[in-house]
Amino acid sequence: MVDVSIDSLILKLHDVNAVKFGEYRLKSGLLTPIYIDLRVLVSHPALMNQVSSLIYQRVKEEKLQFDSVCGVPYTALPLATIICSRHELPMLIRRKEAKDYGTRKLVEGSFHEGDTCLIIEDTVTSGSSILETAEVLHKEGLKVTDAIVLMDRRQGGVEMLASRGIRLLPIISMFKLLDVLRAAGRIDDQTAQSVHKFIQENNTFGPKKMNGSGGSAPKIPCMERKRVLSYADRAELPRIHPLASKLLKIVEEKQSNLCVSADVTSSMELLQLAESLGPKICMLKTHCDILEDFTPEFIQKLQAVADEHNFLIFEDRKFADIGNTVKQQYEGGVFQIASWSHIVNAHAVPGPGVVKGLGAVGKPLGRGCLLIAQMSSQGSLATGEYTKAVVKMAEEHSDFVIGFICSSKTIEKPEFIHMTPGVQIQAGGDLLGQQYTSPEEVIYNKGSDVIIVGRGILEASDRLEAAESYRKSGWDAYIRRVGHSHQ
Ligand code: S5P
Repeated sequence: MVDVSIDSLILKLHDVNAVKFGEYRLKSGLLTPIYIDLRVLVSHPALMNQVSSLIYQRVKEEKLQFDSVCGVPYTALPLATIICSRHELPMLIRRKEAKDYGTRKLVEGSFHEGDTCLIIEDTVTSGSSILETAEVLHKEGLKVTDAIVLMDRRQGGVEMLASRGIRLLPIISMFKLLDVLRAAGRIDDQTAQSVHKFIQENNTFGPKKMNGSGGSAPKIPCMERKRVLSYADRAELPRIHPLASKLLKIVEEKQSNLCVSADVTSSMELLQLAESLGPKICMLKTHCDILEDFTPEFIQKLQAVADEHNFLIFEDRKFADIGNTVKQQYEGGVFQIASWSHIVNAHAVPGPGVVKGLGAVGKPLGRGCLLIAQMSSQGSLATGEYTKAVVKMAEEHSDFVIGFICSSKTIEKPEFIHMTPGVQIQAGGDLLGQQYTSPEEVIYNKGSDVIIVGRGILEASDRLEAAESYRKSGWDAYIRRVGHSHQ
């Protein structure tokens, strides 16, 4: 329901030229292939109303608590006015310059010290306009904890504001915008790809890129103290494995660090799961040997769904034999895993031969491997010195090993991906030793990158709704982690 109206809004924004494609020069001098100018909205009252309704709907969905609303001048001012008038909410106006007579106030309206003010904005690139408004409000003794933006260009604004204690809630992301316009035939694949590339190469939050295309944001002083890199920054690291980079880009783009463990026994059910949960996940994990009806045709269909919804496939085969045997198990047999699974995993128990054997098959195909450094099950022997030895083995084979299955971050090298199973929002476990930790704990406290969730989603009465709630918990926890590391 919400998505439908967002799709139609995107098309209308394109109709009225609020979104333009071509070559435009930004204030910073940088050339951009997409230009978003929502100032034209005021000439389209029906659109103004639709946008205001969507913003207010978000306020309700998130159950936001605040005492007043402030629109960032100027484009968001009329939007804030409509929302406040319709719903009888107190509004504040931030002046751009203090008037030179009378009270010299920078904020107009009545408020008390300690009040919370919700900020509304039309477009965010770096987040600096919201930050400026928040700082003016802070000086007057107001608190700002949340901001809602109609259009997030996905260039680091969410992360930058999180680092300043402000949660940014976007209604439309740049990637959603591109998807809808492309599906409607408004732009071609090439245009969509060039905008994708521009966005990914011009993240304004984090280390500046060597090629000088580091973005247009004013420098945020605390950036220098950065400890946790964003997914987007890690994707660009010089020594990162291409598959790890691809995964991190997907995570960033879909705002999802959720891998669903599709532990079902029918290929039809697995395909249905992949199709319906595809938009919510960065990866789908399979156990192909529990399927009762595995066929090569099923695999072709699964690959098509993975392409359509842009997620990676991870066959959780847990290889654990001598090099020569795992090589054959990976490449041949009924399953021919290497031909379709982007990622596989292995136990380090046999020694480095297991990685070499798998690598002989997987490396030429561009595949990647995760080593099992820790396990979620009770009494697991993969702890302490064993875990350390696994990490060392990964470092020595980083041309094929892209990361770990683990319960918490095992190494401070941002090129490696940490993926954690045994995740449920409810605490507990099962009768066979599985132990669960929450997405928040795994991503925020344990420093992992991806949550792997099976029954938490599979056993829910509404799997799509459950997947969305895991996606959101995992992503919010990441935003908090990136944010706190900058304070
Ligand atoms: O330590 C581990 C490693 C893995 S890959 N613990 C796990 O549970 N797994 C896998 O994650 C397990 O094989 C299953 O497919 C999934 C967890 O499923 P859930 O239903 O308990 O979420």
